[in-house]
Amino acid sequence: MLVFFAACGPGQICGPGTHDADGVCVPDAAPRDSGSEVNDSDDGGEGAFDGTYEVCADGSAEFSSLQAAVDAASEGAVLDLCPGAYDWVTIERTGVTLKGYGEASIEGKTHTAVSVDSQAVVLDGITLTGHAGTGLYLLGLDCQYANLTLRDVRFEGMSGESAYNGLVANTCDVVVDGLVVVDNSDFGGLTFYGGGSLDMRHVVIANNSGFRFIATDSVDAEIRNAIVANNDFDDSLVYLYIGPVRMWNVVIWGNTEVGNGGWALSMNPEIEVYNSVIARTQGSNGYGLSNANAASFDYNVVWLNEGADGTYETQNNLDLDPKFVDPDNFDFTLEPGLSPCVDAGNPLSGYNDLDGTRADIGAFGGPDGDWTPTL
Ligand SMILES: [Ca+2]
Repeated sequence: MLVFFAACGPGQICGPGTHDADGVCVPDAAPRDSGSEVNDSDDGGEGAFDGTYEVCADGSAEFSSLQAAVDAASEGAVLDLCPGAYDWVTIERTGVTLKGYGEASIEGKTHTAVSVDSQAVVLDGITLTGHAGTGLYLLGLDCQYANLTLRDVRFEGMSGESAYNGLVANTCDVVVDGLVVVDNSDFGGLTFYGGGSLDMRHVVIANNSGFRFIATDSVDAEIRNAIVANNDFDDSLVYLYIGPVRMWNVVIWGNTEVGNGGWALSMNPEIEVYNSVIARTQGSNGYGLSNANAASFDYNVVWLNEGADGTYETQNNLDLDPKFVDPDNFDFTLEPGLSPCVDAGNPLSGYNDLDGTRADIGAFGGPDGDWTPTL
């Protein structure tokens, strides 16, 4: 890594540091960190320089253009993004991490905000926003045949035409830990298809219009500890189609069907859903679930969906108010002593809560139940 510094001269890349009078790069003592709670998932500091490039939209670092920094990055590089808004970027470098500090956002404008093709890419603490789908096929994030990791990523304030999408992953291996999708309009949603895998937890999808989540074409998906609330949708909101897909501890609550009829949750064979809540779907044609050909659906709450709850085998499912503390204010924790969801989840030990007890139904049960949703 020191070889990198030795080659660094005036006007050249200098990582998180500055050039001295002789043009030799002097690295900063520690990675820059705004201390923001919002977009910061600092792992405690990387220690010695590990191939970090600094990008600041205001011109105060080596790079102001995110695309230029990505194109210059060596394999395994980390690009630290100062707070600010950056233009759309295409990533054709492998092992690249984009790490945002403070409010770092990438705006698609007239392009897909982030395109990842056949590479391994990490987005950490980044907001994707602002594409306007004026007749073009535009996405927030387009993943093609790549390995993609999203940590503490937000999709916010996107608008487009309803056929377009926030995220499309075609034959990608995707890991998500911390994703907030809020306040997007005519959005499309999240689409995973063409095989590959999805390992997703700690997700909030709220207050979007035209939203759909779809996993299809044999995507090997595990989805848990998520809240999908207060979105408008048509047809199917969460569509798990051609698995294997396993979903548990997910709350689907208060979404409104605005088209000709649809389901908050649609399932086909090879789908397993446990410890989840499908409730308060709004609209006279807004149904709770479509459970075609008997997916494995058990230990869930299906309650008060306006059109109808939908057909499912009773088994250990409950048709009861889950007794969340304050769902109108996005508090989906369980009311102690009142909620029927406590210890009512799948009794297999792999689903147990962190305290070792049988799984609770809802977004905070199970081994990944320790998280704090934010809007
Ligand atoms: Ca429990």
